[in-house]
This record gives sequence, C-alpha cells and structure tokens, in this order.
Amino acid sequence: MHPPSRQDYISINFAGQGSGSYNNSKQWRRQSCWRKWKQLSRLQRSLILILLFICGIASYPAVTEQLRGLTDGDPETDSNSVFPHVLPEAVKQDQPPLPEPTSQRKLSNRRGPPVLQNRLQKKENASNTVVEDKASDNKKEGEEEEVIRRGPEGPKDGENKEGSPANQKVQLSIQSVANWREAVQEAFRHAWKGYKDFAWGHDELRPLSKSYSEWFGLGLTLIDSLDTMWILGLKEEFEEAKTWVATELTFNKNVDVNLFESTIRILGGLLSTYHLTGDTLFLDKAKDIGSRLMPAFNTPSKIPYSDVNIGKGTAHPPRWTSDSTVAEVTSIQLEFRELSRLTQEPQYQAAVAEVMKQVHKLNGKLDGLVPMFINTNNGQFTHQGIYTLGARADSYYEYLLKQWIQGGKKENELLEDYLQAIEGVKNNLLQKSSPNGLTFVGEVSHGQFSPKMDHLVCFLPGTLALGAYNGLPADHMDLAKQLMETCYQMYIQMETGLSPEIVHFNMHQGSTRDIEVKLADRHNLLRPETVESLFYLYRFTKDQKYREWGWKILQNFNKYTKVSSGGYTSINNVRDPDYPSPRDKMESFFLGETLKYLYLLFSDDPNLISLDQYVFNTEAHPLPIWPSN
Ligand code: DMJ
Repeated sequence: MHPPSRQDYISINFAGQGSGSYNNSKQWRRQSCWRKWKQLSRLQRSLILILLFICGIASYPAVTEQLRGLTDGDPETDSNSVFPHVLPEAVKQDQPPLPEPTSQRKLSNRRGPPVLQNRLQKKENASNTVVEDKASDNKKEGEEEEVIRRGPEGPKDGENKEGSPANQKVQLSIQSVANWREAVQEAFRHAWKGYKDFAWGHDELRPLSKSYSEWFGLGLTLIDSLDTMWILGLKEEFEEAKTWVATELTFNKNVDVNLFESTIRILGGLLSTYHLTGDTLFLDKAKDIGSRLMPAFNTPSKIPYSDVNIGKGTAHPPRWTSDSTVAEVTSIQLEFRELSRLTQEPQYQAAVAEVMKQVHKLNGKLDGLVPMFINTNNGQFTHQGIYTLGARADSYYEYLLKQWIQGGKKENELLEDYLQAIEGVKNNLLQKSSPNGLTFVGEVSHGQFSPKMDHLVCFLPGTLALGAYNGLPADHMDLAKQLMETCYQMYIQMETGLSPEIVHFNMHQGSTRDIEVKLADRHNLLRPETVESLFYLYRFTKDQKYREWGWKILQNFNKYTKVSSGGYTSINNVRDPDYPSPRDKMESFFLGETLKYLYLLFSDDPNLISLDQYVFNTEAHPLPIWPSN
C-alpha cells in the first residue's frame, strides 16, 4: 500500500507542471526517474539518500566560499558567476595575475577587484607604519615597509623566487635605500659646493651671506669632512681636499684653539683619514697637531686647560675661571691614545690616562654621574650639584665605554665607571613623560629633578646599544630602543620635523602633549646625535624603521635648512615651518658627523666601518680597535 499523500503529491506535481506537454522530454525523464525511485526498496532509497547527504556536506565549504565571493561582488574571482561582469573585457584581459605576497596572503579571505585589494593592502601598510608622513615620498615609504616585513624573511619554499611580485618589491626597496644613500651623497655635494665656493680653507661656511667664519683658522670643515668623503666614495672631492691639506694646512700659527674641539675634529679627523687611506700625509699632520696640543696638560693638577696657543706652545683656562669642562677633559682620550700607539711615543697616552685616573677617584659623583666642571689647579670637581647627560658631561660617559672597547675590553676601571654611571642614569635621571609615556633622561639640579633634555643626550641610545653589542647587560639595549623612540619624537613632533636644541617633558597627569620647547631653545644646529644613534640601532637590530626615521630627518634637513646657492644652515626656530629663521652657519659636524652617520645608516655593507674593527670618536671619526696581543 502506498501512502495516499505521496500519490496526491505526485499527481498534483505532474498535473501542475504538465501544462499538456508530456511530449516534453525533460518532464518525461523526470517522470520515469520517479517511477524507478518508487520501485526501489525502502533500504535502497535510504542508502541513496544517505549518500546524497554525505556528498552535500562534503561540498559545503566550496559552496559557501562561492556564495561569499558572490556577495562580496567579485566577478573576477568567480568565473562561473551568474552575475554580470563589472569590468569591460579589455580591462580584464590586461589585468595581471593577482600578486600573493606574504602580507596579501593575510587578506586572502577578502575579495574584491584587484584595485580594491591594492587599496586594502596600502591601508594595512599604512596602519603598520610607525611614523607619520608629513613631507615625504609616500611611494618610497610604502616600499620600505615591504622590506620591513619581507626583506629578512625572503621568499618561502615553493614561492616563485625569481620573479614573484613580492620579490620585485624587495628589489624596489633595495633600490629605495640606494636612492637614500644617493640623497646623502647629493646633500654632501651640496654642502661641499657652498663650502668650496665661499669658505674654502676656512673654518665654517656662512651660506646665506656667502662667506665664512673663523674659529681656529685651520680649515675645520675641510678636515672634519675628509673621512666622510672617503666613506661616501666622493673621491674627486677628497683629492681636492687632500691637496689643500698637503699644500696649505699649517699648524704653525699664533692662534688659540680649544683643546677638546681641535682634538676631536682635527686630530681625530686626521687619524681616521690616515687609517682609511694609509696615506702618511695625514699621520704626519696628526703628529704635528697632537704635539702642539700637549702644553694644555701643563697644569698644577695635570687636568688640562681648555685652550692652547698652538704656535706659541702656551695654554690657559678661559679668562673668567680656572675650571675646565668635565666632558672636554675626558673626551680626548681615544685620539691621544691612538697617537701614542701609532708613534710609539707614550707621552700622549700618559697625559690623558692621568686625567681618567684622577676622575675615577674623585669624590662628588652621584651614583657614578659626574658634575660639569673640574678645577685645573686642584683637580677637584667644582660647581657641584648639577648632573646631566647633556652639555658639559655627555661624552665623558661615551668615552668610558669607547676607551674600554678601543683597548680590547681589558681596562676594568673604565668599564666599572661606565656601568655604574648607567645605573646612576636609571636611578636618578630616567623618567616617563605624560600623556604618552616617552622614556627620557632629565637632569638633577641640587637634589631637584628637572625634566629637561638636550638634543646632545641623544648620543646615549647609540652608546647603550654599542655597549650591549659588546656584551654589557641586555637591558641596556631595551633602554636604548626606548630612548631612540624619544629622540625621534623630538624631531617628528616639531612643525619642521627637526629637533630643537633642548626640550622639556611634561610629567603631570592631564598633560596634552609630552614635549614642550622654550622660546630660547628652538634652534637646530644640524646636530648628529639622533642620526648617530639611529645608525647604531639599525646596525645591531636591522629594524628598518630606524632607516625610515633617518630618511625623514634627512628630508626635513633638505626642506628647512638647505640653502639654494650651496650649503646648509642652522635655524633658529624648528616650530615655524614658514620661517625657520636661518642662522647663516653650517657647523663642521654636519659634514663630519650628521651626513656620515646617515650614509652609514643607509649602507647595506656592515663592513663599511665595521663596529668590530672601529670605534667612532665623538666627532664620528672611526679609529681602530686595537688588536689584542
Ligand atoms: C660635536 O662636536 C661632537 O659630537 C660633540 O661630542 C658634541 N657636539 C658636537 C655635535 O653636536
């Protein structure tokens, strides 16, 4: 017996569909199928139904995927779609296959026309970019972002290694960094053109008045720039400068020079150029200036005077005091020690070692932090109570570490003093700003903390990183990274994207911005410390963001400090992009340090001044790490 309902259904169905057309073969086939179905046993029908059900489940993901594709409106990815194609055929044919780089694979669930996919990709890149884009080339930034995420990984197994779109991006990125190096060379040439046209053989270019200023009258910019030209591969410019050194440079001059400045810029520059080129001209000149500076050490305490007359062989402190600056007397050691090693004349090394020995023993430090002045008569710290990592103390800390590295990490007192000082920084000077919690290094003045930080302090991230690289505690690297971010913020939060000389950090809750700048501190002297640290951080971490930051800074120097007739100028106001108020002076360290560190930051060759072989003096002149015997 057949259940009446089924019988009814069949009748209704066929009657309804028939419309008098049984001749229709489709309908006839359906009817005959139904008949066969009814002839099957209940077990057979059940088995067939179960099979059909299993097939349905198995094909479900494909079906849902297809449906999702349709609802997302992607006709390109659904060739069987019943929806009309949106793009004209011609466009579709020209459409290249969709790239499937690593980051786009993350988007594989997203559908949409390729154009939209590209846009989504760009948006995602932008949100991963740490920095704001003000005056920069977006395309290059995007390309560099690709390096950050793909460069170190390279293509995965099974990916098209030769011509995959991902690989092409890496190629482009490498090209970008090559362009950045070229931009540094171009900046150097531009600065050099101004110096050559208006200040050749003089100390500093005044680019706006197309003239020069003298400090020591020793061709300071030219000597400070020698090894930069060598490192940047500017051989023609280097040869011209070398000819000047060979034929014009004389130290037999009745002139007062500052011991520290002439040591780090002139002695340091000549020694490093000697090492890079092997040309004894530079060593001879180094010996000449080194020996002429020695009278500075003839003091009652053996703590040197600040000034020396290199023609007369006399030395003296500044007119108003018998004090010297602590950073100045403790940041000439790398150069004089190297001069002794090269000449095998011990007096240079002995003189500067005596200073370190005395400072090591002195009372008046705060957890290893030193005051800013030292008296040349009694050898004691004076004007005590102010502790800073900025002006007048900065490179004391830098040279503790670097002397230790230069000498093959054997001089334990230097290391102890350095480690103690970094603990002193952590315990006394380190704070976080409000609202964004930037880590900064403030100052202590007679027991009071001041949230003031000089741009000069931005040497510290690089020095901390160098120490960590040389086996010092790993938390030094963590601190280096935090401070690096802060130093970069000191640039990028200004309207010109250039840092002021000094900033003050907000610490009280409810502050609306982290960084304040006093009117008198708004100048920028083209200083190197931040790009110097970027160079170290990049060398040790290979994090491409440090290169992006350096690139932005270079662009801002180009935008706000470049003088069209040649040269770059210090500016008075980093907060006024419409009128940054040029100062009409190009400091020698812009060529000696800032551009050199930028070039090295963008260099892919870790052997271009390897940090296993060289230690940079505080004016960016690389000196060799002594071979261990
Ligand atoms: C340079 O002469 C040296 O880097 C020095 O250690 C600090 N001042 C300038 C650059 O800012």
